[in-house]
Amino acid sequence: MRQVKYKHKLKYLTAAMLGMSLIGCSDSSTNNQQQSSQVQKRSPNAADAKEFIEQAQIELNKLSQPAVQAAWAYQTYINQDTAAVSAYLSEKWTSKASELAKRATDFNDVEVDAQTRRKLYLLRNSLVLPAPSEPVKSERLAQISSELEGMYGAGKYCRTEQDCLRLTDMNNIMANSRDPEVLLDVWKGWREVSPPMKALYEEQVTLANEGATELGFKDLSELWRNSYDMPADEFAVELDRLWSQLKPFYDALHCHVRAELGEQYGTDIVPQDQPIPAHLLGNMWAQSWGNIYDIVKPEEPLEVIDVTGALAENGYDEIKMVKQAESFFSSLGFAPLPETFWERSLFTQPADRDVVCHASAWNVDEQDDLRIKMCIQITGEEFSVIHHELGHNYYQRAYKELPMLYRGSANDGFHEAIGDTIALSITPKYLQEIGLVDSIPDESNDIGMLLKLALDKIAFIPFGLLIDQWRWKVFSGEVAPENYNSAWWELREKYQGVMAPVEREVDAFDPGAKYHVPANTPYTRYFLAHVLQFQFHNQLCELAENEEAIHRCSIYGSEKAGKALNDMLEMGMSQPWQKALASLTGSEQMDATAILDYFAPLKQWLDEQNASRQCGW
Ligand code: X8Z
Ligand code: ZN
Repeated sequence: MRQVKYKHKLKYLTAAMLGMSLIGCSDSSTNNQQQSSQVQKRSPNAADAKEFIEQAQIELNKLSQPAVQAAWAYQTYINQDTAAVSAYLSEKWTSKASELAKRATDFNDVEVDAQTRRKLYLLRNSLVLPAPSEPVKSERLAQISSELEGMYGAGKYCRTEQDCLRLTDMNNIMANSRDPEVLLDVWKGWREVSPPMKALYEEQVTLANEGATELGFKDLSELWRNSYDMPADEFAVELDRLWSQLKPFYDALHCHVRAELGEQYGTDIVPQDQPIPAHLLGNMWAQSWGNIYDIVKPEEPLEVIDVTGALAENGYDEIKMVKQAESFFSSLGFAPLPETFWERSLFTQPADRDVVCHASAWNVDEQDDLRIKMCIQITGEEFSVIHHELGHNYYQRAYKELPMLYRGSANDGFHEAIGDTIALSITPKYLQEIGLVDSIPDESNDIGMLLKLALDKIAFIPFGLLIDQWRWKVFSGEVAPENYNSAWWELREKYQGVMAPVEREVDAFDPGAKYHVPANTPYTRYFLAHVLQFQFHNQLCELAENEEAIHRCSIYGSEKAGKALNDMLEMGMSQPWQKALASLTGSEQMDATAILDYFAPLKQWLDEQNASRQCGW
């Protein structure tokens, strides 16, 4: 086990951070009126806008690094002091960024060059939780945010005073236990962490909504949907379009899985005309189901590689897993990770303190101080997550030379899609090439492999959609605090066909038991990523001159594919995402055809299995 050191910076999504002081522009409209009676104030012009952006970026740079460093310290060592310092520095940054975002609107009617216009747009949309201008409120918002993240990170379920489980332990039980009572106990146990979050969350929503309205948005929901180079409401329609492409496939998978779970646990536990109870799907949140492959696999014996077993047999530890993932990127022509990555990352869960185990990738100085923070388990699932995280790091490094406001992914789904795209290339052929397995199962086994992957990728899709459907309703006030939990389960049932396994208590706040809610990380990005990664994979496989079925394609070793990928990464946010997408794939549209085509043979198989079943819920 490796001792981890820490000492630097922030999360991958830093393009959204600014700070800055300003020049030139007026502070507020009331000031304007006072001043206009004394000095005739000239209206801002294009040169003012450019100067404003330049200064903004300088200020942002100044404030963001200490905030990121403190956030790293906090998340890798949760205690009252790191919480306080992190909240303090994050508030400094957020309040400045909010102020600048507001000032950006002073240039709405000024004719400026395209680059300046884009930077003004990015500046205005950059915050996930904009702060109200009143300092007391801004400070409170920062405190709440830090506290919620800490509550999640330090969360435990104690069956007795001596017998406490951490989330990592509980995740392992959810993946491996086949005892419905144990699963239910752990499922309920983890959800005891979140009722105390509810009042704080409610307060956070009120404060951030105030910040959003100060920026000229209806509410925080509109701000969150406004960062996709199209009007906020059109983006919601885009999501509906993609979901309608994917729903028939999801329904077929759901039907098969429910039937097999009924066989495993009995139809009194898994009624065949209702949503699936959420504790039986091999994952704490029922978000990806690959861990129950053994329950739902085809009857005929198919050979499907067990990556978890192969890692164990070959003596892989956490570091070796990361090194192996790095070497995939190297084979595409990416430069190795810096020495500091190995010195400063957190790879294993420390025994002596609380940390935020949820995996993340950081670029602490926005240059070369790349790190991941992850409590790695030695499993195939986590091997993929490592590739996911490194995808963030390579993206961060690719756009580091761009002006600060362009340092980010084309849209947030792109950031989430890169490492996953690479992980799609962890095929049997690749595993054989790196010596993890001896032989490759022939094509007659492919349905097994496709089913295993679909349990992760297709099953995830409605989950990826519904988290923000819930949040948007919460932010807009459509869902009031007394309905937070019931609205959550309505969406879980509607989109996923998954239900709470037991009646929820009145104070339950189940959304809080999912990391991204207390951590305030938008979630639609993962839905988009699940669509995009298959579009990317298609194109990269073509460049790699793949001649096999697309699910057997690995781009390992293709510098040509690597170069095309890197070219897109280097664009950062400098252009609308549609242009970045087209630069790689030739198309400006996100489109689920690629993922549907990838799994097409499985759809046929599922339809055969379901022929005499009553599907739906
Ligand atoms: O949060 C993550 C990554 C870090 S950005 C590990 N993911 C989502 C989740 O765990 O809920 C990746 C897939 C979905
Ligand atoms: Zn990610």
